[in-house]
Amino acid sequence: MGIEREPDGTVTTHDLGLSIGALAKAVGVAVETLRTWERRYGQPVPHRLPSGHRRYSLDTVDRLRLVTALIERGHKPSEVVPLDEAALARLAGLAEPPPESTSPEERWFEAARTMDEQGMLRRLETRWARLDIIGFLDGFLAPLLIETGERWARGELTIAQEHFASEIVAQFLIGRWRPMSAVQDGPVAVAATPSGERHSLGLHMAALALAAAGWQIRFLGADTPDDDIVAAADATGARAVVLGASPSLARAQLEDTLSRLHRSLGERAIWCGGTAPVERPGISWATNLAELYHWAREQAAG
Ligand code: B12
Repeated sequence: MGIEREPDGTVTTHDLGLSIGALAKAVGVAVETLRTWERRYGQPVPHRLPSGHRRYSLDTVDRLRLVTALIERGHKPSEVVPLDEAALARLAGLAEPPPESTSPEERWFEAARTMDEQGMLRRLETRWARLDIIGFLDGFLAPLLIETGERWARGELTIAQEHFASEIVAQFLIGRWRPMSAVQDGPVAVAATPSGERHSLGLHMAALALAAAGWQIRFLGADTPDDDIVAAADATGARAVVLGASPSLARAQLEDTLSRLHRSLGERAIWCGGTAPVERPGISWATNLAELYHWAREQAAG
């Protein structure tokens, strides 16, 4: 930047600013692109030196960096080059959201009531970004789902709203654990719920804890017969089988399933999770995901 000083030390302002070459370099675009944008969209606006050379303010760099980021995200130059900085920041999602007075949980339920899909995803994203994995799963998401059940039982949420919320949570969790699992070469875990058990969100949470600990997940999902769980563990060379069981699954059936899996799965670790534990030899039961996560990390490292 050409800052010139008079012999007495004062700065002459006529030469302040960036040349077009310096601006192009700072923003990472070609000089010719900047000239084209100015010709087509009237931006960026330089001031001219007496020599006719362009000079740009430093603010222009920040503005054009937003422009190029948005173009990389798929916007056309004609949509973004003419915008001022505030409009660009809004488009880039950098603008501060308006202050909200209610708790994150209440905002989640409000979004569930109005079936505001984006609003619900945003609440999850925000918590996900701020909490560690166990804080998110055990501390935030599980209580939120339990409260969902209570509100449904009190008639404050309809079945449709509860189903809608559960689907959003499932999609969110899958969107986190599947890409992690796909790029890993750690031990394999098969994940399933036993026959008759349709509650699968705890299992998705377990899958996320495992994937975050470096494991690969083979997700069979809800309502899987015992023999098929065993066959999948054999076929994938799984080191562990993880199961989810809610209190609605009949205890006698669950005990039977766990005994059969223990007999058939040999040395493989078997974890079962849920709020109503059943004791069976060879089964590690967890009522939270912290335990599974810490065990899984040790296993993946060893
Ligand atoms: C969403 C939901 C459903 C959805 C499930 C959708 C899905 N894709 O999962 C649907 C609509 C299918 C459903 C159906 C039913 N549901 Co329902 N459901 C719920 C609800 C609201 C949330 C469940 C949930 O995901 N909780 C979140 C989990 C993750 O919480 P959590 O178990 O506390 O999880 C922690 C630990 O248990 C552990 N953990 C959990 N899983 C695992 C796994 C592993 C490997 C490990 C290590 C740890 C672990 O870590 C977690 C985090 O800390 C609950 C309410 C509640 N209180 O949970 C009712 C609830 C479980 N359902 C209930 C009932 C009765 C039913 C139905 C019988 C209703 C009906 N009449 O049709 C059916 C049964 C369907 C079936 N055959 O399985 C009752 C069960 C009560 C009981 N004692 O029997 C509850 C408690 C609601 C209530 N208050 O009455 N349900």
